Amino acid sequence: MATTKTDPKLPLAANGGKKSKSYDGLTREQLIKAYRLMYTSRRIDDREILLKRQQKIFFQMSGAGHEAIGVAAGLALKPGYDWFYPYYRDRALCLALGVEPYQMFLQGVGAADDPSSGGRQMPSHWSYPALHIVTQSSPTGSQILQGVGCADGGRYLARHPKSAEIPSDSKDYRQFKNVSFQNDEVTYVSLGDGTSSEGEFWEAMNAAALGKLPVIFCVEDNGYAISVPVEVQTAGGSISRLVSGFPNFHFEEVDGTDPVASYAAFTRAAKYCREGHGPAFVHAHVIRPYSHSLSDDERLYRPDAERERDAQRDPVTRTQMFLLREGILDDKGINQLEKEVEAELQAAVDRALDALPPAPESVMSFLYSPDIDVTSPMFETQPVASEASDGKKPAAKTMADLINATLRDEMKRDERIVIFGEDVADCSREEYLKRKLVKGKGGVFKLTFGLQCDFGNDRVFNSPLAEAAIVGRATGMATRGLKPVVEVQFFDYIWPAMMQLRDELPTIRWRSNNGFSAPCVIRVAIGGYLTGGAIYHSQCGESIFTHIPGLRVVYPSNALDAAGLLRTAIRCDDPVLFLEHKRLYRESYGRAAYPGPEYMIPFGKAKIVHPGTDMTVITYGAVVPRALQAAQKLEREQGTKVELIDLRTLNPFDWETIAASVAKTNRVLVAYEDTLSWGYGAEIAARIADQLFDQLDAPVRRVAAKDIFVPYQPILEDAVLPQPNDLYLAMRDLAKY
Ligand SMILES: Cc1ncc(C[n+]2csc(CCOP(=O)(O)OP(=O)(O)O)c2C)c(N)n1
Ligand SMILES: [Mg+2]
Repeated sequence: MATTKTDPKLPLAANGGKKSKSYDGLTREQLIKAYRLMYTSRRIDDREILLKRQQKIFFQMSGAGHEAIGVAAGLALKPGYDWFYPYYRDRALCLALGVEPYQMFLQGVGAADDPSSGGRQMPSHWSYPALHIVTQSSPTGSQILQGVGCADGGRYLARHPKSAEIPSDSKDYRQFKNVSFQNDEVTYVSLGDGTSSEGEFWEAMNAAALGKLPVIFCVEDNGYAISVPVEVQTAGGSISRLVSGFPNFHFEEVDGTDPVASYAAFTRAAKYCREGHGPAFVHAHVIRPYSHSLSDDERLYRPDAERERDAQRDPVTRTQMFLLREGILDDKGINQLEKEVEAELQAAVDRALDALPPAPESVMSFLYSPDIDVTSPMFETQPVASEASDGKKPAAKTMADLINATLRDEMKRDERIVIFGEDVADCSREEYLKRKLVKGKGGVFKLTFGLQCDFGNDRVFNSPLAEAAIVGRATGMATRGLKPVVEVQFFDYIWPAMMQLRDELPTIRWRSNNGFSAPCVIRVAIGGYLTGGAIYHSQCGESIFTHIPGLRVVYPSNALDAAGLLRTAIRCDDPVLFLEHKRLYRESYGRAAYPGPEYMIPFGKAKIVHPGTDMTVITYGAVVPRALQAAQKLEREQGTKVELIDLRTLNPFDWETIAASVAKTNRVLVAYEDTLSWGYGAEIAARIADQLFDQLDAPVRRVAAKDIFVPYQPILEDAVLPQPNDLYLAMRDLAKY
């Protein structure tokens, strides 16, 4: 661990004019380049502000005051080699990495040709695949864990170079995921001082320190988060002081308005990371001369004197003065440079204002992979019965067994798969396994049992207890081309990851206009009927996730479907939330022999569990066996033939099968385990009422949980969750209508 503090004063003109002089590794030419980039950055902001006032663009975020640290980082790191997770003030960084001013103006006007997002995202939300600038969102700090995952991914690829290859017979996501890595690559991730208050920042710092990952965290501290000053934001007022206890880090605290000192800090930080010692933390003190954004007027909370003090440190004027003092450029040279920049920007603005907007119908493209259709027949294969050595039928296995077997076979087939989460490893203290002192755990439900032993702890490992970190890191790794299959231990604890699951993972492909994608699988144990699970181990809530465009949601009801759907989830090119019902893990209902290493089921294809002509019952998950029991009873008692449909996947869902069944039966019951109101079945019921109204002989009915939490005492739990008898009564009632 090392800490370096640099003098906030700019270097003095000790021997100005000496052509060979180097400034902490920067040549005179590089300093002129740095000034040109800084000046360009500032003038783009000024031009954008003008364009916004003229209503020619729709939003503006400035990078003013952050130019020196950005340019320094851009010169110290390598575009297209290192990886970048910048934030909205990093205009100068992006320019230094090679983004053109014209491309920035295209963002402002929201042009079809805007390379960042094709008009989908605000300006200053950078995304340039060739430069490795990874698509940025707006939530403060949600990029940080992904940056850590990106570094994780790079290191994994360096250790498993064969995994980067695309097998010639590959018919999965790998065909469309070109992977590149460098053995000494670095991931840059930046944030503001206010953002360091976000929990995800601390999860990311912990993960990077634990893994000694080559990540440079850059906190661009301008003293404010909109109107909130740093001493109210950060205990003690210094983020450097708070993070100083993290092990394995190299620390820098620098005047981020000084390009020379900032470059030196970044060079040291990058060297430390490239040499594999661990992550680095650069705390850059910068200024924010233009208020937070155009919607903010800082004069409301900052007196003139304070603002004037900041202005003394303006990086653009200070660098200009420095060049003059050092004799690197004279007045004429500065004037000429500035004129050239103005002319370049004028031409760029003119071109951008002429650029075409995107076509309205293009808005739906790239929500999902344009290359692999999860509903297609390529995912339709037949089960292959394994040979039983003694000639007997192969044993029927539980859902837990088949998920475990599927994970094992897929890991054998695809070295890009990594598994992590809480308790998923067999034993983190590997020597206990090697010395055969312990058998290993492999998940609280044992679904990943034996996988670490088979594939090593590079590929199967325990994460810290931090759900946002599990999903955020998986997203970063998947962006690099790996296939993380991670576990969230209980659905009830998925919420810390909600920012990642709602605002990040499912949006990456769409918001970058197919520039980036992050196909990965999030396995989650869900549901009740546990007798004793209570409120925090039994909840459902799938409709919250089916409400998110861009996220596939799968919910199998039996062992065979779980195996086939999990394989599709792994091989497809979209992010998948794979919901596994805890009660079904070891149920005797729905056991099956392992269907072989190629068995897949396409998404969006329901299964008719029980054919019938009198009524359609649409359900999924643990309600399937309960509804089947009820339907069989009804048929026994009064001959009513229920057609029972198991949806199997909730996004996409199989409308065709529903519509064909309703056309035949004219009566529908939608049943689900989640709370009744606003639940998944509400959407199905609404759509049937809307599109199949003419075919109905009765109202669309629903059976679901009461609008309350799942309680502990089994008598209470039974009262809340839909029971076979509730389903039976609803079916009987509907048959009579
Ligand atoms: C999660 C989240 N909360 C709130 C906001 C609204 N917001 C945007 S920027 C910002 C302040 C950020 O301050 P800081 O991290 O210091 O960065 P700076 O803008 O000062 O560079 C806030 C509160 C947001 N975008 N995301
Ligand atoms: Mg700030």
